[in-house]
Amino acid sequence: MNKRGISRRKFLIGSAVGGASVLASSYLSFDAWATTEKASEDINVTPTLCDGCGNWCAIKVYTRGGRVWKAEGIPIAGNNHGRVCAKGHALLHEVYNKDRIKTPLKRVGPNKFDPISWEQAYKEIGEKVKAIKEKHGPESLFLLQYPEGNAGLTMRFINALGSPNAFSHASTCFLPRNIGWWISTGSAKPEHDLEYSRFGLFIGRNIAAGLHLRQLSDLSKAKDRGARFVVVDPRYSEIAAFAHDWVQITPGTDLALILAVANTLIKENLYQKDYVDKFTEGFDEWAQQVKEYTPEWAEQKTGVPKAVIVKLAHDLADAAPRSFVHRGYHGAMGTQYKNSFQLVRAIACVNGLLGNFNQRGGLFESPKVKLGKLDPKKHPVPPAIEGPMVDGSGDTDKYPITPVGLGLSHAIPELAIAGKLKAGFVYHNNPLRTCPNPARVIEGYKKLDLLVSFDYVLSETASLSHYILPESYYLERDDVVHTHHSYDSEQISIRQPVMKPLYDTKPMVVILTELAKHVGIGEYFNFTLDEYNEASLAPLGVSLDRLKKEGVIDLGGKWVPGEPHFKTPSGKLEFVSSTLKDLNLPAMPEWEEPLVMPDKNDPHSFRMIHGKQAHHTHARTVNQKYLKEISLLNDMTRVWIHPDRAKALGIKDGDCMTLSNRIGKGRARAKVTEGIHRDCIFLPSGYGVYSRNLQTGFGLGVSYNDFLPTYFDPVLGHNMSSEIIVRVEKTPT
Ligand SMILES: Nc1nc2c(c(=O)[nH]1)N[C@H]1C(S)=C(S)[C@@H](COP(=O)(O)OP(=O)(O)OC[C@H]3O[C@@H](n4cnc5c(=O)[nH]c(N)nc54)[C@H](O)[C@@H]3O)O[C@H]1N2
Ligand SMILES: Nc1nc2c(c(=O)[nH]1)N[C@H]1C(S)=C(S)[C@@H](COP(=O)(O)OP(=O)(O)OC[C@H]3O[C@@H](n4cnc5c(=O)[nH]c(N)nc54)[C@H](O)[C@@H]3O)O[C@H]1N2
Ligand code: SF4
Ligand SMILES: [Mo]
Repeated sequence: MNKRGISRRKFLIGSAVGGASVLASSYLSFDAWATTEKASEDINVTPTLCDGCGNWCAIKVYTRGGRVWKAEGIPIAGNNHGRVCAKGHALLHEVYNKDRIKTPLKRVGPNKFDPISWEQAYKEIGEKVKAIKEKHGPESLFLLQYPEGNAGLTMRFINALGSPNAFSHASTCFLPRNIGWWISTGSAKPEHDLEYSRFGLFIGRNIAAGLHLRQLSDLSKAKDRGARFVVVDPRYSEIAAFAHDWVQITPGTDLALILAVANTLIKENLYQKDYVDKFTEGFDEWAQQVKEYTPEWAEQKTGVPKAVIVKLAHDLADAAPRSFVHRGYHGAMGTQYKNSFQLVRAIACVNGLLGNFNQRGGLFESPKVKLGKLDPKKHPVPPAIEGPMVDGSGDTDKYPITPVGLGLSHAIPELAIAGKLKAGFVYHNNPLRTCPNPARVIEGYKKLDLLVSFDYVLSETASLSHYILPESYYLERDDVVHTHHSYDSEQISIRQPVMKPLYDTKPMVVILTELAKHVGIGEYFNFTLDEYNEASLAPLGVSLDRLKKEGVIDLGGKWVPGEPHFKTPSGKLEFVSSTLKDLNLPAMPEWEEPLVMPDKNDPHSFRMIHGKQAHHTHARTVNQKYLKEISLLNDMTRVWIHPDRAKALGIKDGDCMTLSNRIGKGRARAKVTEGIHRDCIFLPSGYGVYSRNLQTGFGLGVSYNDFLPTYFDPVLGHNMSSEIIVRVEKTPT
């Protein structure tokens, strides 16, 4: 029986008389199949958290006879509300992937690895770290991680070693988005009350492929209730297909569009005046500045007709405060263009004009759960290290508003080449594939005296590491208590094993504890994971047993609409930022050109843009056979090109194209479609695995990083990943 109490069999009979009933009588119902086929085997259900992407959806995983079987979403979980995506299902099977690392490995030659014992690995790494620290100082050590889950513990580890150099994926993902919102509103990542919105504008955000399951379901509910949405994208994306209108824009020019929206809202007196008077700072000054950004001017920059821009402003104003410009993530507002930071600032300010912060249908800050801490008397806390980091993050002379602890991961190779970094730990991250300019990245990482990877397969980075320590797969391990589900309500959740580890692998906390002893910081890891988790839960009055039983617990606190509280220096939304002014940076959002533009006179010259597909995460899921199969069956590795441009180059749908620039060269088949702007090609970002140790995914497709120079945005230092110009030609046959 399913949740509604209808068996699959009854449904078939009831829904299509005749053929279906014949079919139904010859097939078992799904539920009957589930219990009959291996009836003797135990079925166990364990709540845990998916590790397929940064959403950490809460799921219940079923095992049968100890084998992983299927997953269901947990309905109350704030991030997914009971939903699971294709990756969430398929990645269950990765636990059985033949490429998994089964023991600690030591690299003994190019792509040659010896299995070693954990004890040997800890001992040798310990000795090397101590020697490097002694010789080059603790600042020569770094950690690079995808900072979710066990980040508290890994940060403790690197800080205890005395290094401020904790890097994340920020500089290749979200940096301008977070800093732009934080400077403008004091909240780095506001959430959306999508369900109750009435009109929304998505600028380079594709929640239907760069998935957010909760937002997608809320958007669908809002649509059912009559809300309207418009998507601005050079490409006809999945969310554009779902929305009411698609505005095709010249890539890299969204800033002009949004400044012209601001111009219209102000010129036509359509902004929320009371709200602006009460809760914002610097309106008059910015209003003066945006006068020059007329819709006519923006039409020239963006290729979007001025009437469309004015209409967007009107639609936003008509529905305000239940309207929004989405806060973005990676596309357009993330680490894409030289003007992405200005774009985020401008978008935050336009939301200010709409008066939507902390309002129904607008934006809000998630309620924060305050977890407890280990008793410092029993468990010494490593001295805090404030930075700056070796890459200049937090350095007033270099990247003053790029926070310590996020860092610029794509600077690591440069810093290694310069001799400033000597040894690194890479956790749940794969810079050799996900950072720009792989040849340079490899050159840099090769310079390190010691590279230790924590991974479950031999990724590109793990394959180059001196030691690879296999973390147990997420279905086999415990992690720290999580507050990630607090979307609009205070929630805690936990990852726990649904099965015993298949191989000689360990949870990260165990690896860190043992490593800590061997590198001389054992006193900071004198606790078990359960003790750590119990201390986290202590102030909440929730037992660890209960959390493990339920998987997600809603603590009751809810976001409530009301007056906004901005955590900026002025306590208001800052059109004019005193922080930026003090640093001699543009204090108000203003127009800035993208770094590069394709050559209009050269039929071969294109910008390369890129984006997610719903069934892949970054570059790591193409090694999963079912997900790869989806790509192959639907011919999804193709690169999008406009029919007019393709024709001029003699390229037909399905033809092989050669893409090249000074950084790299590669081949891809063409998807000829009007769904892509004339000025650019679109490359799906999930492909290009070049580690031969990932046997399923190896060699399929290309990656945008193969064409991306090593850039550092002048203000924040991010990688400006769409500032790519490539030459496109038909591959000679
Ligand atoms: N399936 C899946 N879901 C994911 C992830 C994943 O890897 N796979 N990763 C998660 C993570 S870490 C992230 S950062 C998010 C990313 O989520 P998004 O930011 O939504 O993802 P992207 O696909 O990078 O970019 C979104 C859109 O920006 C468009 N775009 C490119 N250039 C421009 C431009 O100049 N202007 C405009 N207006 N649009 C432009 C692209 O065509 C694309 O449709 O997704 C998260 N969810
Ligand atoms: N080519 C390409 N580059 C990208 C992107 C892209 O889409 N394509 N997206 C950009 C964005 S938005 C982001 S957020 C960054 C992400 O950058 P990364 O975090 O480097 O990206 P992933 O490909 O998710 O790499 C994660 C690594 O973790 C490993 N891993 C998976 N599960 C586990 C586990 O349970 N334990 C451990 N220890 N390791 C595990 C994987 O094998 C893989 O090596 O990349 C950026 N760069
Ligand atoms: S969106 Fe999909 S892959 Fe990401 S955590 Fe949720 S179920 Fe897993
Ligand atoms: Mo990301």
